[in-house]
Amino acid sequence: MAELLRLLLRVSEKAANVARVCRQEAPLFQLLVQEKTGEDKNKKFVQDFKTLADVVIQEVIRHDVGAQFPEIVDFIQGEESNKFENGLGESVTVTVRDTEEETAALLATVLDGDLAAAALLARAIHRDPAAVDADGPNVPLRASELGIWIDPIDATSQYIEGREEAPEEGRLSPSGLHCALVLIGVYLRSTGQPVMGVINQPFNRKDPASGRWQGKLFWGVSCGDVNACSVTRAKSGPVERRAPSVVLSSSEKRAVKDALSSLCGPEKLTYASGAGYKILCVIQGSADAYVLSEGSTFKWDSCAPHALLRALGGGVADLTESLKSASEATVELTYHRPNARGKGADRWANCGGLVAYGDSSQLSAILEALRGKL
Ligand code: 2IP
Ligand code: CA
Repeated sequence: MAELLRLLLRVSEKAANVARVCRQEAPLFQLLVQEKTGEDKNKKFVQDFKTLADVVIQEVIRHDVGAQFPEIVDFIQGEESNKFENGLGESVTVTVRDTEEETAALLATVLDGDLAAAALLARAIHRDPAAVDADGPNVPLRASELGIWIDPIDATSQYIEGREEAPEEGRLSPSGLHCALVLIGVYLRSTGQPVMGVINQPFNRKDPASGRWQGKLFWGVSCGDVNACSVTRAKSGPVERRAPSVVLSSSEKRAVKDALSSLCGPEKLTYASGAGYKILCVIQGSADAYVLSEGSTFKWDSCAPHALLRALGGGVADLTESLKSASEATVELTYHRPNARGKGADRWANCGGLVAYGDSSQLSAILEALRGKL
């Protein structure tokens, strides 16, 4: 497992490099921000470049993990499908090939022969990232017991919009490039419990001298009695005695906002973009909880940050199921089974909504405040 963690950190760094290159290199940036429609649309080009960037990142992760752990490769799932169709109805499957040249040639076919863009992307895919060091624990799990969820870029809209805000360390900042995250979560195939997570924040800090973005890595392992996390949280006194601070999506329901405002006080309710970023705020302690009443997140959004929260003694509960549960016991999200009634991506939606929490006494207070209000 320590070896798998090192690999996921390295491959997340490669993914973050691809994400940064797409914004930093002019030929790719042009493609990223232009939304061609109607007459302007080139029929030989893939429908939308941002989806291609996402797919490329996902396939880099799948390729590198599959090369070292072939037992996992059929259990790596992600947000995107790697099959593309252009406006002429031609279908291309985007994969990472053995050499940079072969990958560039394949990418050129979906970029309508744009060799410069294809070469830049292929270079980022095949370049070895800087060494990443992590002293992860060794837990006795075999690769054949594990599955992986990938969100190549969470908060895509923030990634495309690209507003550069400089959040203060430890403070939650509602929107901007820093909300975009690469999420890689590992779960147990038998129980669906998340056991390892890597979060890569490609746009954590902009170096004032070079103007280049630097990323930040977060990881966690939680398996049996072994819990380890790269984040250490400051203790701020007995949590059960203070009102929790809660982060929400700006589109959250009025009834939820009102109920939580009564519990926390309006000044302790905040709003931020990105499902992954909101859970990261709870991991880092800039919010005590993230509440979402809709089924608008997916397994790939929550698996990785859920593993970090578990390693810190918290978790991510299914909101609907936990409200139904008569006992004090809450129902944690799991990652191994599709929703029987969902179709397409909705098969993997966290359809009951969720509460990500750092401390279970605050989870109880939040559930109490929401009971009968939804
Ligand atoms: C999205 C993204 C959105 C989030 C939504 C996710 O993933 O994180 O920001 O909505 O739930 O599925 P909100 O910001 O309102 O919480 P993606 O960007 O990968 O589609
Ligand atoms: Ca997402």
